[in-house]
Amino acid sequence: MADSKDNSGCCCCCSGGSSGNGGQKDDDHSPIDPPCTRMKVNIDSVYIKKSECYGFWDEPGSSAEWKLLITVNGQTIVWESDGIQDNQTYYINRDLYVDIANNNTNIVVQTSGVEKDTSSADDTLPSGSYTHGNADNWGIGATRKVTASSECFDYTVYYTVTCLTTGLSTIDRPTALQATRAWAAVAGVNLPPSDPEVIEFYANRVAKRRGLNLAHYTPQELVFNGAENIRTVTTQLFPTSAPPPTPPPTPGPPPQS
Ligand SMILES: [Ca+2]
Ligand SMILES: [Ca+2]
Repeated sequence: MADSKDNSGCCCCCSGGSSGNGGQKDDDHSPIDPPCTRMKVNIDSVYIKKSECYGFWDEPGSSAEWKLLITVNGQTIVWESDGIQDNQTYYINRDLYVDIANNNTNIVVQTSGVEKDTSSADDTLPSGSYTHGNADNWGIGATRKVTASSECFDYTVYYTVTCLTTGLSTIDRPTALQATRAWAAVAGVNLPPSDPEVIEFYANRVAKRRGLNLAHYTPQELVFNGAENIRTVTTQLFPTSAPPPTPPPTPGPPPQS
């Protein structure tokens, strides 16, 4: 059981002008936090399509002896099994844990290994690799895979990435207001008139549906807690390429009696 780091009440208080570590600043002044700070990578299984080249001059028999290494950010699982045959799935079900320090931290899944032989040197299994990061939300959710093949070997390792500890992400308040109003105009949704009500709509009706909870806000910005980045979600839900909003119809004068 891995120890879980609670992030309640913690966090990242890089106040303002930190020491510029060379990275480009995003479009706002807020700390750029990854939406998930600790991931679990479950190595689910390996499908072995081709386990060896069998024959008189090759591997004797019809099964092979595999030693597969699956490395995630420097941590390695060693999976060994004899009697490996073609077109079979073998379950691994082992977990590795990755801390995501910032939005530039990647999850790198690498595979390699050997097919063991006794009368000659081991055969090298082909190696594979896949990198997840901010661009694909670190691969959270769907089943992912790394495939590798060579003349005598062909395999696919399946794994899933889940978020264990959500993080904070920030959007500036005018952007949230503008995006929501622009969307509502296009979608024909009547928003409440005041800014605080629009923000409440944005937080409770939109962000919450994506598992993002408003942690706190200031007159300048809104800070959400969840496994996705609020700016990415906003861009997806309120694309900037939407046609310009049409002004809402002005209500007519009250009927006179
Ligand atoms: Ca062999
Ligand atoms: Ca062998």
